[in-house]
Amino acid sequence: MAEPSSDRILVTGALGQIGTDLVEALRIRYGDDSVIASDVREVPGHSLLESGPFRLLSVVDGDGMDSVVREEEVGEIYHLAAILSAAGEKKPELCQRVNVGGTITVLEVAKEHGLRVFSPSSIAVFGPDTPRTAPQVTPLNPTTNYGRTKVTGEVMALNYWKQYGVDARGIRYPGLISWKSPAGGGTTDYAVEIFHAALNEGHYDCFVGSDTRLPMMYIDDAIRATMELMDAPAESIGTSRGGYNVSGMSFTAGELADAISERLDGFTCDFKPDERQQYADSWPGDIDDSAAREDWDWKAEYDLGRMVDEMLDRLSNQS
Ligand code: NAD
Ligand code: AKB
Repeated sequence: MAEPSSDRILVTGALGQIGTDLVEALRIRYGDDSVIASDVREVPGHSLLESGPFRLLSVVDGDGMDSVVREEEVGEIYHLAAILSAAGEKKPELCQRVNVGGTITVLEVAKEHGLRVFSPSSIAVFGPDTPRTAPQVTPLNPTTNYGRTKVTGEVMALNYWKQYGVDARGIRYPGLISWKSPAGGGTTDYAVEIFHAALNEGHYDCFVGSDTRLPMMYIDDAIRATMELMDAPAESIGTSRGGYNVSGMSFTAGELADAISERLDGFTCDFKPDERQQYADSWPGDIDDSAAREDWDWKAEYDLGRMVDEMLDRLSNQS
């Protein structure tokens, strides 16, 4: 395997929910020119298009990715491009092609050029047989197309490390809550949408029931977890490398609505479950993250109250 040609970083799916925050954090740390944002689409006016290099790139285009890696002298890929759970149930073939095919593209290019890879997994790898607090090691029997692609992604990351020495690492992100970018077609999107609706309309129709409990995380914790995992020395990363459990907070949709009502006079929320309820019901309510704590000292900083305060404050002051 070749040595990485440089330390420049390529981020796939960069204009989505996580990429919007992660590219900014990476550019602050490594310099604007060192972080190449890429996506299959351009979003006019997106801040990342102004702040540093951007390449239009589909992750299913292996030759295109190889060219970008060579031309831009990339040493590390943060692979965020994916089709999320709700969108993946509507378009299962696309979900398989982008999530599995795209991860193969990234791992193959990494093998060829000696790159390090961050490739996130999800709590969607769990299924109805998972204990309500999901252990790190447990049978993975997801019922969604998306969840199955994430299990495959974890297995591939582990195999490329074992067979080819590719340093690929991942996190099973919980539902992520952020204010800079909308959530992108997932089941946990309600935990982001509710803030926009609360501030703009004073009311939200929530698409899961009030007693639906899921693991969630504020974006600042998620970005810090990502960077801490990638900073950790290789020898401290164990066999959970394809998808470390990380715990942030756990709350029901009703508890989230109550926390917003306590801070926003007159806010109301109705619960009108749709097809996304069954995806949520197939996932655990909480996460055991002892492996991440032991291997790379993970610890979340945001609980429900702090996250709600921050979201309302940030969105109220957004220009
Ligand atoms: P998102 O949907 O907001 O963004 C994904 C981006 O990928 C989009 O900008 C989209 O244009 C791009 N994309 C789609 N097809 C592509 C292709 N063929 N080539 C290149 N780009 C393509 O997703 P996100 O929330 O930012 O998620 C990023 C990663 O984190 C995904 O792997 C997702 O499974 C994982 N994850 C996210 C969450 C969450 O709550 N946001 C939770 C668990 C795991
Ligand atoms: C989704 O709901 O699909 C994502 C995830 C938990 O992976 N937010």
